Amino acid sequence: MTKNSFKIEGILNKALNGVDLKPEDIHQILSLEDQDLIQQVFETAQEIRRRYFGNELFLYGFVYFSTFCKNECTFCYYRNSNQQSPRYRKSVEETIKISKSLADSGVHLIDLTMGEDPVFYETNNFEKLANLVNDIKLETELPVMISPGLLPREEVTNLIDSGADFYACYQETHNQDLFQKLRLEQEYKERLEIKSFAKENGMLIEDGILLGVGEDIKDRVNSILTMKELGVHQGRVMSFVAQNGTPMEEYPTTSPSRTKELLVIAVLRLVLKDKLIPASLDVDGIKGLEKRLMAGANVITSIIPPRSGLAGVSNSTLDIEEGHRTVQGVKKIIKNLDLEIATKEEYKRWIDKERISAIKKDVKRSSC
Ligand code: SAM
Ligand code: MD0
Ligand code: SF4
Repeated sequence: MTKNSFKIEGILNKALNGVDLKPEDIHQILSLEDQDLIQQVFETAQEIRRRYFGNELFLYGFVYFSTFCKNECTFCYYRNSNQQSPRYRKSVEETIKISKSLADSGVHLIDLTMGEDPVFYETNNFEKLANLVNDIKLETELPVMISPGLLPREEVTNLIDSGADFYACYQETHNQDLFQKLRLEQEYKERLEIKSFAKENGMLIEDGILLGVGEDIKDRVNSILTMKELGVHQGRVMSFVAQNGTPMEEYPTTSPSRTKELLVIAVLRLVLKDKLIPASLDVDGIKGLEKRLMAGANVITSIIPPRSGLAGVSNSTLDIEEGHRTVQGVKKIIKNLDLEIATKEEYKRWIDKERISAIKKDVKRSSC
């Protein structure tokens, strides 16, 4: 056994025994190049997933109902000034119809996503969004995630009252200088604090990072630990996909290999343990699913029905019209993997459990 493999084994045993990993432990894992050691990391991540989730996976339907955005995030295809991206705004009726078809197909949650659409943001009129959440909950009887961008606090409260369960709002990086180069109009702190606010008020929250946008390994370690500290219920990583018509169109000249993303997924599992970790179909489509699951992910996101006219984010069309990004498409992949799709009740139970444990922590804090 080499010195390095001895060290990695020690770190993985710590994770298996529930000991918190130190920044230097995470750094070691994220720096791995040796395929056998990387495989050991993936197996440990699978073992930890098994402890908390058995062999069950959750599936999220992705409804990008408005691609209009007032912002100019440098990495994003849908930044305001990009003339090349598909722009549409789905009607309420159509959004409900698509969500119902996703629910019927077997997803566990509907992710209602939009750009920071001026229709809402410039008039500060989010009532329509709250009504939409309400309608989708009633019609699908599923939990709803909202991914609407950086909302004003009172709107987060209104959306909670309308029944929104999950608030997704990704920092992309937790290096503040880099953040400012990516999300031009937004304040790092404000974007981070809105998630804490949503959580304190009873919502589940998701944060996430992009890989290959100029961060180094130290930044990745910092992101993973910041997400842990924030107490996310779901933590994601996605490799950056360069978008035509954006300032990062030709960035980077050398992008990190997908193995780096898989290692971050695995470390997220070692660190966040019983929380949700997505395998997004948005980066490499259906062909990238198996590896992400084998790295320890337990939620398949970005399921999009064909012929719905909906786009993806980092890959606006990949595998959508072919019907690969569907529950049926996913089933074909997981049937050989000793994994299965959870029931809707199991997902709801998970959400309820997280909510109850948040309330208990709150009561304990206020009685101290
Ligand atoms: N407008 C809302 C916002 O920015 O929070 C919701 C959109 S959210 C679904 C867009 C997310 O997709 C980003 O936070 C980022 O993580 C991911 N994304 C966007 N452009 C990407 C790209 N070029 N490559 C990979 N992921 C990307
Ligand atoms: C995904 N394209 O799941 C979606 C998106 C937004 N909450 C999620 C990034 O990959
Ligand atoms: Fe708009 Fe979101 Fe894209 Fe930024 S990431 S430009 S806020 S859609």
